[in-house]
Amino acid sequence: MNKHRLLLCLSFQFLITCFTLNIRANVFVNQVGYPNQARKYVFVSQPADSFSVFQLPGHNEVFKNVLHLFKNFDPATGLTLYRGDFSLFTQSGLFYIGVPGNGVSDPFQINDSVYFEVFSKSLKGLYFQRCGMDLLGPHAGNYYHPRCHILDAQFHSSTGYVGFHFSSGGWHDAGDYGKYVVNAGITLGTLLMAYEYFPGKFSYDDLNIPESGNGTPDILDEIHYELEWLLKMQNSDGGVFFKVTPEQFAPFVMPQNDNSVRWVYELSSTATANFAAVMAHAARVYQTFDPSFSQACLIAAESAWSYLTTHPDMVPPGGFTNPPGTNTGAYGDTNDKDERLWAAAELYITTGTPTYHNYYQNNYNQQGLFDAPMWWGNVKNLAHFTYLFGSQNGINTTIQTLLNFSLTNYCQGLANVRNENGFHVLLDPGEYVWGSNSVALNKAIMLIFCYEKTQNTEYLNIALDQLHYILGVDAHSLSFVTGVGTHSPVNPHHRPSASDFVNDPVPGLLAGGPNEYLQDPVLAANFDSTTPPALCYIDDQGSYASNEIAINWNAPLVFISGYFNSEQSTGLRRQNQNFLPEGIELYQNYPNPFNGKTTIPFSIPKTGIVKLYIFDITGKQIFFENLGLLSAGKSEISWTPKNRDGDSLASGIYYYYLEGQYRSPVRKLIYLK
Ligand SMILES: [Ca+2]
Ligand SMILES: [Ca+2]
Ligand SMILES: [Ca+2]
Repeated sequence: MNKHRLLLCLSFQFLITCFTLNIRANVFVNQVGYPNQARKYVFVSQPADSFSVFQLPGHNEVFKNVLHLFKNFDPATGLTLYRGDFSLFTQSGLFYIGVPGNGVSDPFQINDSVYFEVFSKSLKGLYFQRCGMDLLGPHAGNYYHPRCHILDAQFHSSTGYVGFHFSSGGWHDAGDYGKYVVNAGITLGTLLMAYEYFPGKFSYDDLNIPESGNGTPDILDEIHYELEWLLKMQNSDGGVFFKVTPEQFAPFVMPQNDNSVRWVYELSSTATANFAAVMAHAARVYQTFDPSFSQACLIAAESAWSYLTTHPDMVPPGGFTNPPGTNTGAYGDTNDKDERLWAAAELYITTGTPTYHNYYQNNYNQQGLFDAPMWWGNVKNLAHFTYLFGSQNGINTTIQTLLNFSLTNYCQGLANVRNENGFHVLLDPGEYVWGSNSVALNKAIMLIFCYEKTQNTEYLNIALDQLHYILGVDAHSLSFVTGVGTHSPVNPHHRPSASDFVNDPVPGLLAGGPNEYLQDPVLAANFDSTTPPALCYIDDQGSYASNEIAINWNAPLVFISGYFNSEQSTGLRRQNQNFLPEGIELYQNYPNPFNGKTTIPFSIPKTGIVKLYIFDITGKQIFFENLGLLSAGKSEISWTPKNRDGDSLASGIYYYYLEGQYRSPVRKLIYLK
């Protein structure tokens, strides 16, 4: 990695300063890259007028464009940001961006399977979390280790049971070695949605896990490993135990060397309802691959539901809390209505049984429809997605319409504020919470579902912006995914990475990200309330509140990177030429070809300021005009070819587009003198 940086540095000797750290602080790109037809922006934090795209190897300039002031003091970062657009550059290859006076960006790829690496690594990241089995060299490479935690686990006295409860297997939850049902719930729900709705994108059977090549998509094999553990967490009365952990977090040792005594904790209604939802969902998804497993999941789900109906109030009262002497994760949640709603929705869509349908219909609006991203403490969105996209006898199409309206309304709200934040990230100050990276990615999932309903590509563009943020278009110029991109976390709060004697951390794991609430001692020692929210991140093993990894953060990364990985089966292909933002209808100029002047007709959806941009075939902007405030509806502008200085132009092909609230598609005009 450093070698590469040195190369770029040497090639830019014409710049007065050679740049080390401040290179990457100034020019922000997705360090992985961009699909060919995607909207592409570079952000720059120092004043500059233009930027250029250079190809590697060779360092040839292949595209040039202007930079505009985009954000004068971005509140989340404290930065003033300039933005440049290279959407028109669609050539495949390896590139970097140079900005006079600012240095160069990290290198990035442009191609249509550019996200395969982050998708496959992030799914494989879950494999590396596997507990209770040998991680062998052929799959684990340098990160191999023998099986761990094979003695899971003893009943904690707070359960009222004594003795051993067989609960080996599953994934370690995060940087610790605990296993928590509630967090497994949203993780599995997210991954099951990815496969159920987009099987064509998630059907790889060659991701180098032990089950690769067995004819079942590897994502389903990986999910299966966690489901097998989850099934063991169910009690004979249908209730589900909350977690398996020691009383205190284990020391930073390899998992096979963790000799902590591990306990099974109390039955819980949030755990039971999460379990019922996931098992009912799995029963649908595994039906074709493994009918008997599917049947076992359904029986377990219905048994869990039966426990919930005999325990209509929170179990334990007020929600699970750690008993005295235990300090591992509590996943505190005082409301299990959303988990119950999710269970009902999945059971209904899987079985069609009126009991479950009635529960959903009677309760679907108790906590509102779509008004926030999902997280482990509130999973109502997962209930709503299943109902919205499900089909079943008797499904209430009025509710589906309401859900569709609510989702569109919420996502339009996100679209309206896309330009409010410096890097197009959907995190306002205040939202840089513990695990903020997953907040952005879960919003991206909502946008993808909204796109699937509306076919409005702007939602897709904004969803992809969130992946750009995760992979380098952020104030830290960091890919937050270990082992992905040129600069990524090297000291995650992750016990195996800290104790395996391998320099590089276990790859494919998403760090939690900036946390403005400074909820660990390292954050508190390095930042304070005057630090801009997005800067409250540190690549330090001790910063569990900003640099831990977790299965429920990896799951939306698997979803988003997998969705955008496969161009063949995404909206990128279906909408190919329309991938650039919608909103403004731009029509062909007339006459065309022309001599003298031409007229460009267009239509805008609502009143607003509209600007005209014209480029030559090298991508150089040669004309710009602010058309001012225009009323909604059809308009046209007449254009006489001239450049920004008023000089006439050469004959040839030019491109034009309009920018209002969103950008129009690009059209081509031909000028013949
Ligand atoms: Ca497989
Ligand atoms: Ca809840
Ligand atoms: Ca290590």
